[in-house]
Amino acid sequence: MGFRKDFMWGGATAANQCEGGIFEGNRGLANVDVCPSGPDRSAVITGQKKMLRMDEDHSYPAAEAIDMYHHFREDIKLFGEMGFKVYRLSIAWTRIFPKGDEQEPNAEGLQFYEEIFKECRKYQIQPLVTISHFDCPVHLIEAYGGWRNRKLIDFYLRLCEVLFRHYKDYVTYWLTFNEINMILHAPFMGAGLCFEEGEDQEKAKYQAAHHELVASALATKLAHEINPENKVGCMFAAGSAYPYSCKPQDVWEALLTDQENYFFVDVQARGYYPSYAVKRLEKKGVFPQMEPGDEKMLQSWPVDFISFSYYNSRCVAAPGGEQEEAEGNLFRSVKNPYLKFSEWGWPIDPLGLRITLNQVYDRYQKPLFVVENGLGAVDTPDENGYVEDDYRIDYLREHIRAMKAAVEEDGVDLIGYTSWGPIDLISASTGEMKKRYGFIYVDKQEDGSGTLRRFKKKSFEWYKRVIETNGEDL
Ligand code: BGP
Repeated sequence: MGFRKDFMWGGATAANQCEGGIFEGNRGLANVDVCPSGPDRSAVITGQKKMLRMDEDHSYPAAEAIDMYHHFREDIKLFGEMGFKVYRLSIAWTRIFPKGDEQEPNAEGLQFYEEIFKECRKYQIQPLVTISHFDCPVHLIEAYGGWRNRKLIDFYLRLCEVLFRHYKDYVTYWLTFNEINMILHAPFMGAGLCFEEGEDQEKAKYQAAHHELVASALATKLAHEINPENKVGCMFAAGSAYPYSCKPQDVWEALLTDQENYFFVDVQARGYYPSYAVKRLEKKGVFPQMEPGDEKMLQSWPVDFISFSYYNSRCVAAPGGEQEEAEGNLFRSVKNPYLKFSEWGWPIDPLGLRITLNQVYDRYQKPLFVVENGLGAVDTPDENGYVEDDYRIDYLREHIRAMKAAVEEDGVDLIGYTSWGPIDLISASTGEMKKRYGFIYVDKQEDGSGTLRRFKKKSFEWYKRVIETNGEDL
């Protein structure tokens, strides 16, 4: 009973939120580098404001982040100390191909990740690599228009091929795109889209989505050809939509929300556009242009497993209601009166994770991997840098309990869990540093000051014990 013996416990990060060093190692500039902190961020990440250069009027949190570029040995050692079995990280595309459309990869970038994988091996940590975590070279946006252009498929596959070949001895678990459904909510981060005046934005988003879906299938094919041991997963931002009430219109609205979300996984896991999507996209005139062979490709190369992030459930009401809006991972929803909320207004709903696990497993019957989950909170260290983060422990404990119930009582096939940001890093939605998720505190402050020193929080020892006991001692 309990979690399987080889359950993969660990933590997850993304290159742009922790590495920094964006001008080092011949790295090129990426979309995520030019997302400023402050009031313009939201307009930039949603593609409503075009800012493809760094300027002096803004600050760019990805530039230094927590400087993992120079601290990775120390950080991975700490992950090893916690007993991580797996470390989910992403590759910065522009370290490997600085502009994105070169023929030859950048040796320094390849070397950097090889060092990381070697370091992981020292502690028997298996890497789980996200090939693109909200990551697109600025040059591919300026010269090609980002993922709305089909040429991006070739550039992405060139990246994949280099990674699959070069890291064949180190990596077998891959994710093609982080939170692929985020294209619909943060299209600049998800697909490098900056919208033109008067452009049909829905159309551009679904065209970009189609290109990423085809690229994902082709990457799965390539991964298996290069190494039959490879396992490729999709990754989406999950969180079931609850109807605000049992009023059929609310229930209908919740169903629509879930379908919009599952659309991506339906294609990646089942291998075809679901009928609801075909009808609705056609009706809105935004059905993407496909090429002969695309459907065959999607059908032939479904993913091996399904991964997702889970922070919260969503609550949905029919349009025109008076309900209060809720925050939460860039999705619009209304406030669920039965839940508590984080300091950033995100609902806290551990049972929702069990519900989501059941729904996803019922729908696809493939192994599942929770690759992000956690509580973003303000931490206040004492004079020794120690944080008593019982609130974080409580959040994680309840979510792990919910996973356990899904495994033990519902028979869900769950292969691993990587909590988000095991070491503090910058926030994707807000660019803030003060929103922390880690077991490890980083002395980097909101104004950019700080020694960058690392300190273990109370949750560090707690998570270590969780892993040691395979989730029995919570
Ligand atoms: C997901 C992203 C992550 C991460 C997380 C937490 O959407 O995949 O990159 O940042 O959300 O969100 P935030 O950083 O906005 O708190």
